[in-house]
Amino acid sequence: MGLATARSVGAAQATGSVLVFLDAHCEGQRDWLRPLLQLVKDDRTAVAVPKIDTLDWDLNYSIGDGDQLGGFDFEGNFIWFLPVGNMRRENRDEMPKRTPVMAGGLFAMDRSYFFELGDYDDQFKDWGGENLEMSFRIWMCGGSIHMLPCSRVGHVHQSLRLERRVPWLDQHLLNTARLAEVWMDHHREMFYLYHPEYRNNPIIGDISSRKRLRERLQCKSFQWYMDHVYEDRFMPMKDVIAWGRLRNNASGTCVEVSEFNAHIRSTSLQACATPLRGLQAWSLTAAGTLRNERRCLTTVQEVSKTLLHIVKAVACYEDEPDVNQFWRYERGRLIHEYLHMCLLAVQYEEHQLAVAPCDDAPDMYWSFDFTGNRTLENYDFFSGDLFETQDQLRSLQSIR
Ligand SMILES: [Mn+2]
Repeated sequence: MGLATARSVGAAQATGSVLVFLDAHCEGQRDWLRPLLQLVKDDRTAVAVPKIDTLDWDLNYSIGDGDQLGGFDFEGNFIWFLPVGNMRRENRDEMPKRTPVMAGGLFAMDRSYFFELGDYDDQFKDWGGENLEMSFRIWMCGGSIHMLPCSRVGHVHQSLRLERRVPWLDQHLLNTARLAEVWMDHHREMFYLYHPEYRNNPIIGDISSRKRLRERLQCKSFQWYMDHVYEDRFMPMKDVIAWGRLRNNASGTCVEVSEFNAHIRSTSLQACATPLRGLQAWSLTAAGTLRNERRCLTTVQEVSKTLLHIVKAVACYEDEPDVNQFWRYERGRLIHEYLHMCLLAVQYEEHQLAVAPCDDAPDMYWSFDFTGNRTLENYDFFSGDLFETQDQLRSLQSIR
C-alpha cells in the first residue's frame, strides 16, 4: 500500500490524542517521548521531531551532528543542512529548533490536527516525497515543525533507495511532482528543470482535491515559506554571476560531484547532462563561492612534488568564510582567490579537477550555461538547451 497510505491507516485506527510515528528500525533513548508530547500539548499546531542519531547495521549508536536541520534540494531530495544567517543565530543551544522540513519517519503530532490538515495525499504510492509534502503543508497552513535536541532516537539509515515496485516508474519523483504542483507555486519550475519529463504529464494523476485542501485551509504561498521558514537558503540562480553546467573547453566535459554521501565529496569530469542534473549544476555566487545546492568547491590538499591542489566539494561556510572556497571568473578562467591559481582539468591518479599556476592552456578554460548577469531577467534562457517554454522562464523570473 505504500508508506503514506500505511501511516494514514494507522492514524485512522489510533485513539489517543497524539500520534507518534516511528520507523520500525528505531531505538529511543531514555525519556525520548516526553519532550515531544510536551511540545504538542503546549501547542496543538506544533509538530515535534526528535534529534535523529545513527544506528549502524551492527546497531552501534552514534550521536548525530546537533547543528543540522532538515531541508530539501530542488531535485526533490530531503537533505540535512547547516543553517546560515538568521537561522544559524537561533540555532545555538539545546532548545527546540524550527526546522523547514522533517525527515518524515519520526514525529509527534496532535491527532485531530493531523486530520484537520488533510492527512497524507492518498495518491502517494510506495516511498518518498511525503515528508516534503507534509512539511510544506504544515508550515504554509499555519503550523510549525520543531526539532527537539533533548529527545534522542537512534535510526538505522538505509544506504540505498528501495527497489522500485514498477521498474520504469520512479514513484518518488511522481509523488514529488504531485507535491510540486500543489504546494510549490513558481518554484516547481526548479524541480522541472531537473525532471522535465514530469512537466504537464498526466501520469501524476488528479491533484484537484489537494488543491482544494490548500484553498480551504487558506495556506500561504511557497514564496512566503522560503522567505520566512527556509530563510537565507541558497537559490541556484539568485545573486549569481554564472550558473548552469560548468564545461571544460578542452574536453567538452562537465564538472560533476560524486553521489557518495560523505562530508567531503570528490569531483570528476563527465559527459554534460541534458536535462540538468543536480550533481552538475553549479553557481558562481556574487559572494564568490562556486557551489551547488549542497556543497562548495574547495581546494583540499597539495599533491606532493606537484603544483596541483586537488579540488573537492565540501559543506559551504559562507558565514565563516573559508579562504579556500572563493573563486573569480575572469575571461574564461576560474581563479582561486587565495592561491592565485586556475581551475584545470587533469588526469592525475584518481583526480580530474585541480588548481595549478595559470597559463593559457585550453584545459584551464571553462564556460557556464549562463554568465554575465546577476538577475534572472537578463539571462538568454534559450541559448542553452535547458528550458522548454516561455512559461517556465516567466515562473523562474518571478522567484524572489
Ligand atoms: Mn527510516
